[in-house]
Amino acid sequence: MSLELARKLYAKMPDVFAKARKKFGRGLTLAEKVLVSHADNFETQTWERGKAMLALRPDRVAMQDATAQMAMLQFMQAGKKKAAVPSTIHCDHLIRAEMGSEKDLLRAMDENKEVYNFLASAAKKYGIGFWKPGAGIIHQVVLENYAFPGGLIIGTDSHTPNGGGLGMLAIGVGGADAGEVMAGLPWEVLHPKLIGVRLTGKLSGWASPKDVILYLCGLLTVKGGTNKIVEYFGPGAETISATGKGTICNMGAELGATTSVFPFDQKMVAYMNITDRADLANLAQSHKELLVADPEVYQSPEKYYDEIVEVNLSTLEPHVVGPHTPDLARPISKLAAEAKEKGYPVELKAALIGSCTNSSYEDISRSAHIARQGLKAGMKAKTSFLVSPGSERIYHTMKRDGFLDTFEKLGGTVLSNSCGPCIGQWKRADGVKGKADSIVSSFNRNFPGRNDGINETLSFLASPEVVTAYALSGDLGFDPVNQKLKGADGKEFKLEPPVGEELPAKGFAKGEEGFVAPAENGDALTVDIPPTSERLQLLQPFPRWDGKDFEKLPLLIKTKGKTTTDHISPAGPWLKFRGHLDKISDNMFLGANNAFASEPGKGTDVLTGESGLTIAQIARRYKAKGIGSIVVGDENYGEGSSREHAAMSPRFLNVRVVITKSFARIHETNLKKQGILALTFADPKDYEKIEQQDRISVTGLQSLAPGKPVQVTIHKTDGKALTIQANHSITEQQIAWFKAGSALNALN
Ligand code: MIC
Ligand code: SF4
Repeated sequence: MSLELARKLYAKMPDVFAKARKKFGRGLTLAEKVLVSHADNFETQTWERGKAMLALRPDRVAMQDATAQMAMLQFMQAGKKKAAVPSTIHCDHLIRAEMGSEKDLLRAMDENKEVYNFLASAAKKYGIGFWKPGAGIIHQVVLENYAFPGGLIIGTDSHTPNGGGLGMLAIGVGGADAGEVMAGLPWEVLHPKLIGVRLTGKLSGWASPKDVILYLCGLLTVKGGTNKIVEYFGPGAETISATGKGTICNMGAELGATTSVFPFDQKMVAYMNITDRADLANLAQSHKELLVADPEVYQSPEKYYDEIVEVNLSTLEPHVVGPHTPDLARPISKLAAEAKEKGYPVELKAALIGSCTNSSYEDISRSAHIARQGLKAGMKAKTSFLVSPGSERIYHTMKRDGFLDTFEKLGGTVLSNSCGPCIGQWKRADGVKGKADSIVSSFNRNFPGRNDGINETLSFLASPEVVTAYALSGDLGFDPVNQKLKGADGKEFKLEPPVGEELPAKGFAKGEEGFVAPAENGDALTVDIPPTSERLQLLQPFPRWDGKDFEKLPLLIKTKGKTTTDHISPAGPWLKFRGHLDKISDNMFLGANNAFASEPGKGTDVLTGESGLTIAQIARRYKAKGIGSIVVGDENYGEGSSREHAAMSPRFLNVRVVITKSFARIHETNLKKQGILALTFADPKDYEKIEQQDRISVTGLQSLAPGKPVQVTIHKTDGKALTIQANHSITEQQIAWFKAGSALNALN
């Protein structure tokens, strides 16, 4: 699988590195090594961090079922016979969690039949590997099978960086990017700046790899990593397991980082060995100097990274983040006081462990150790307690080693190997809309409404072992490090700090792997899309730009505060329409706070004055009249997921321009790919000047050019107009996308 890719890559690395050292006049960091060795053309490429657009050749593409539908529909429009690079599809997001693994899986097979058939048939035809529902969550399956040190993979999911745990640059992208790379084009990304994180000391007691990233989320915030790669190093790095590194890199997505990566080490060797890739481990071992930064980088990191952060693992306390955002962090010992002060409900309703972020053997064995202590004291979970294994291997190993039994004895339910509650595929039995209560999970996101569809729910994130301790106490104010629990006999006892094993001593148990290889030659095969499908719809190209400026567009919505892709294009029940652009567009902005409406997702048709309409209803009315509209957004607009529906629905419903204070990386690219003008206020204070009834013009578009600000005129109802400046990061090539109506149109 990856062995051949790695062999070829390692063979060419020394030569490119020598050229790069010469060109840059210095040694290379690990991230730079991976970037330069994947340049489409090293010689002609300009290398300027934060400025240059890099054209890269990824080794692989991975897609999950909720985003693969659009990725494949777009790829099919390119008219190619076969994916140009090794690619895989993973069925993980569409399985609803309700009754436990077996029943949920059977139901999913039935209710998603059309989508699975479409993806399976397209995969088979176009030479793409297909991982069946139940095989596992994309990032875990990629880590177990495809990730390799020094490689570059793109994935249509924002947590693709999980692969950084095996020393690869693994980057989340929108489906259009994946489609283009599979069509044989290079992949473009802004040359990221570099954050160096130096780890010293060693984790102990309750502190786990999750706490490293929870702490960093608090320190760097959700936009602190935007257009940056986080590169870890230092003596502490070698003490963290490969899967623990995966957790840290995975959740680097919550910093907005392009990706995160760890240097090659013996923990990676151990993980590759136990996942049946000893040959790959040996190969990497014999090229290890290629797979870490040059020695001078580690000697004076401040000369090589744009920013440096130091974390001493020995003194790191377990952390909890939330509610509503992953950067509201504090050590667990401070949470009780804060909950009291801020009025967070302390009675916990659910504790959820696992997911793509945290379901390694280490995570599960440490959690089971906590659960066993509770059982010994005669306790049961005081909350609903759900476990989402990351893959078939994890599931069968957990079962063989008795962990499942332990969790079930505690009252837990083991769900299928899929995203489930993490992406709102969860019917929370006790959830009541409009009522705020608290839940805690070992997932990576906690935006409002994400898990249970209830915007009021306060969702907190912590390590799986801490979440298991919370399941025992049922109390958000509980601090397992310093406080005691009461056993069934009324006696108080203190939990011993979690102890687990990094890797299973008996190796991984295996179930059905769930992999389907593609056809050798798929030319004669057809792709399965029933013409009357409610779930799938072939794409129609978006119209080309008519060459005219945008004059006096109505404001569709001005979002206030956090506007994640979960706000713009909610998941949960809407996931089933991910292959049907028209239908899914009804969810557009349903979770967003409109500056001019009291209820999220609602607004006013400014042409008729009718209020209380959904944003999609308003946009459809404007569209029917042939009118485009404009969206105004706040900071870090489009934070979170890679789902390009958050860009395609607005485009489909005639949004022409999105102006914000700032954008998250993947979403900004997604907007550009779909032919929407993505602008930022030159003066963020201008955001305040936009009022509901304004008509907004964006002019001078014929001379749209990289680096040149655009004029925006705000026409007020009293006839006055004010002109402001907007910036953009549009390149020459992206101007062509805008003109053609989308990147895909520009291809054909
Ligand atoms: C997520 O964690 O938000 C998702 C669901 O995995 C998304 C992808 C999607 O919306 O399909 C992501 O992270 O990109
Ligand atoms: Fe799935 Fe959640 Fe991971 Fe996204 S973050 S891939 S929804 S488990």
